[in-house]
Amino acid sequence: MLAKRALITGITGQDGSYLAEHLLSEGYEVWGLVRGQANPRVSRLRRLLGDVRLARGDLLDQGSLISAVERVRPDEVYNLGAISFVPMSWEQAELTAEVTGMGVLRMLEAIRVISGASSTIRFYQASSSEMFGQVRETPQTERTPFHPRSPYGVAKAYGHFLTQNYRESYGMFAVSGILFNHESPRRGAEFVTRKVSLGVARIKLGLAAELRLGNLEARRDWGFAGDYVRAMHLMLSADKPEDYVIGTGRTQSVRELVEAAFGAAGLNWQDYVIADQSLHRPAEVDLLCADPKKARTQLGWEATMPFEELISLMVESDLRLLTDGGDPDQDSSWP
Ligand code: NAP
Ligand code: F7E
Repeated sequence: MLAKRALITGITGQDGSYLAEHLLSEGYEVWGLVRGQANPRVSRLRRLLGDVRLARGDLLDQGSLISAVERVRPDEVYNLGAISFVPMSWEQAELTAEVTGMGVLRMLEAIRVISGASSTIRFYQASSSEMFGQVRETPQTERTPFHPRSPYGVAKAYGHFLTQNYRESYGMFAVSGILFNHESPRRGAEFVTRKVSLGVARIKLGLAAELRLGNLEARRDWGFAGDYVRAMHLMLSADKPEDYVIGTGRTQSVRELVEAAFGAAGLNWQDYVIADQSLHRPAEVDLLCADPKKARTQLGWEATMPFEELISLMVESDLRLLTDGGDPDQDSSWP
């Protein structure tokens, strides 16, 4: 039997790498869409996953997506590509709308144009708990109304509704996973968990004396990225196309994250952390907490890694990385 073929946008990101690993282990032929003349993150991916094939393309460029779908002829498309760092979405709101929002339209159109109205290509959209924003209820479910608080959240809401609309308009197997924060040693250094794990490692090794952070009171539902990519695959393997909330069902504050991370290295966070008002956001999402019941009952999916274990894993990984002389900004040494 021929192997199933998957096309992943955003393959050079955190989730793209874990998803590629997972799909390869399931026997898929995995293709990644990569942009730019010489994307430096591709070499990292090559070292990690020699078996991934690459197609050039950009979510800003409709023709390139049509060509990629025509060339790869995928059974499944996972749209993970995005401007994903929330603060950047205020600085470059238009770019965020184009990549994170309109990019979804371009990818869906590429599928529709190449495979027609009766497309059998299954489509996964990386929706986000940021769409809940100023939450209307806790925990958040598939039925909780959206109130996004950043240009990123607004762009994701557009992509979410568009995916639903293509399902209803064209009968496409198009689904959204509403994923809550998920982290790993491969997380970008700008996100708070990795900023903290790297900060702790630098302090522990005598490479830094302090760590400046923004809002310590914000609460998030943090899980392990490796678990969350399994959920993406399960959604596209289901009998019916449906959207799912994916999270742990627990919530911690940034303050608790900091306490756990410094504690994992035997340090007291209060000796090193400086709360910096200039790092606060124009509009904050104060509290996120998933109700993943639908995913548990219909997909059999569950988060496996407790918060403290995840944070310890990240701190240990960054201690090893820096001890070995690795440079997290060069993306040179993914575990
Ligand atoms: P990430 O590490 O920031 O990766 C983003 C990816 O998007 C990178 O591979 C980047 O590729 C690609 N990209 C950026 N601009 C592009 C463009 N114009 N065309 C094509 N690709 C482009 O993000 P992640 O954490 O893996 O998240 C994956 C997806 O899930 C994102 O859509 C994110 O918004 C969403 N999400 C993430 C979380 C989370 O907690 N991680 C939660 C909910 C939803 P380059 O190498 O070319 O820059
Ligand atoms: O912030 C607070 C900050 O940048 C988490 C993306 O993957 O998850 C991610 O978005 C919280 C916020 O992630 C710092 O104010 C305090 O309340 O790690 P973050 P995020 O904004 O929740 C969602 C689900 C996505 O979809 C996104 O793509 O931490 N915080 N001090 C800080 N955050 C950062 N980055 N840096 C600080 O110094």
